Amino acid sequence: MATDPSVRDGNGGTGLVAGALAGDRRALARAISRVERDDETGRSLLALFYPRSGRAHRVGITGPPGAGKSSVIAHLVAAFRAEDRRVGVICVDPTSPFSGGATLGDRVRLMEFHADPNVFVRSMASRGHHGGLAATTAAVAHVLDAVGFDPILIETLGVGQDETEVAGLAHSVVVLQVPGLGDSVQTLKAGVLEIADVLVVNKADRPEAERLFRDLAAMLSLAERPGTNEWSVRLLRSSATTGTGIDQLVAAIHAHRQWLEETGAWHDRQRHLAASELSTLLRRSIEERFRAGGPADGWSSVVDEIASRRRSPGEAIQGLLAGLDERMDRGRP
Ligand SMILES: Nc1nc2c(ncn2[C@@H]2O[C@H](COP(=O)(O)OP(=O)(O)OP(=O)(O)O)[C@@H](O)[C@H]2O)c(=O)[nH]1
Ligand SMILES: [Mg+2]
Repeated sequence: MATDPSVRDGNGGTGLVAGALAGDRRALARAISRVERDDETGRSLLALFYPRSGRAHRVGITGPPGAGKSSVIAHLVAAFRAEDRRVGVICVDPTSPFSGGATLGDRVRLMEFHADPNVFVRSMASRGHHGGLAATTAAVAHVLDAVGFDPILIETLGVGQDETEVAGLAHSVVVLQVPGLGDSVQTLKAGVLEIADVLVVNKADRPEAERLFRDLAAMLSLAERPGTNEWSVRLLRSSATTGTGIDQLVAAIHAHRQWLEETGAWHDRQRHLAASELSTLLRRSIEERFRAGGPADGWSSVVDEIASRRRSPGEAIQGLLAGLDERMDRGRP
């Protein structure tokens, strides 16, 4: 893919790249759809965008269902727009029973930016991602980055595995917590504190918020790592209904980016993001190779062997890899 995208047009959608780079929103939206589909055209398009990406600050916003992630993001978008930044937003529309109906909520909340050419919001369904949501999210982020959106705010589901996955997707991670989810700190799942760069008690307008804030403060002081070069996790309060605390959140996000850049940690995070993307994609392509390479029932017969305890998963994988090596050897000239 060495051809300059600006001179390509038409076939296979590569003209979309030139259009998107020139600020054509419809071209951008269509290019993103192709990239999300992750077929051959999508991958070619992404390869054209990719060399132009790498500048945007990706900020992940995570937290339990209904914590106010989308509401906070709407405030953040307004704040970054006031700084004249072009803001990209990627949100995952949960299709889980926990938060059905959020789709409409997100749309309504972010509707006010619909006419602003410097805001681009992409909602993705959480189901049906060939190769995983994280891979699709990263791909869309590269496109938005390439066309000049910075920062890119990524709302991720705070449930299940996805909770810490955001650390492989964002330079800065904002974790929202809310009062009223039972015994406050108990609900803070393992791993969440480790990934948080900024910890926010949202719905601070609620009476129980202060107790949660104090508990989290105590927890953070216990976890405080020594060392001058370390980032110390910021703990803040916000209320997305009143807009209180949003300024401090914006300041914390800026401060974290500045810290990343001044300490060289930006470079480390870029490598970390690249490594997690590589790992996700590699896992997926190896699996695809196995599924495509053998007899049609090859995959399910291996699953049967494992399920019926005839082979351990480890042995089965060794067998599959040996088969792959053989095929690669045969394929050599
Ligand atoms: N009282 C109060 N309500 C809030 C606050 N922030 C959000 N909400 C309300 O909480 C509900 C959920 O807000 P969302 O912004 O959709 O939360 P979310 O985390 O994006 O939700 P999911 O994407 O479904 O996980 C909405 O009814 C909001 O109006 C807040 O600071 N205070
Ligand atoms: Mg939401």
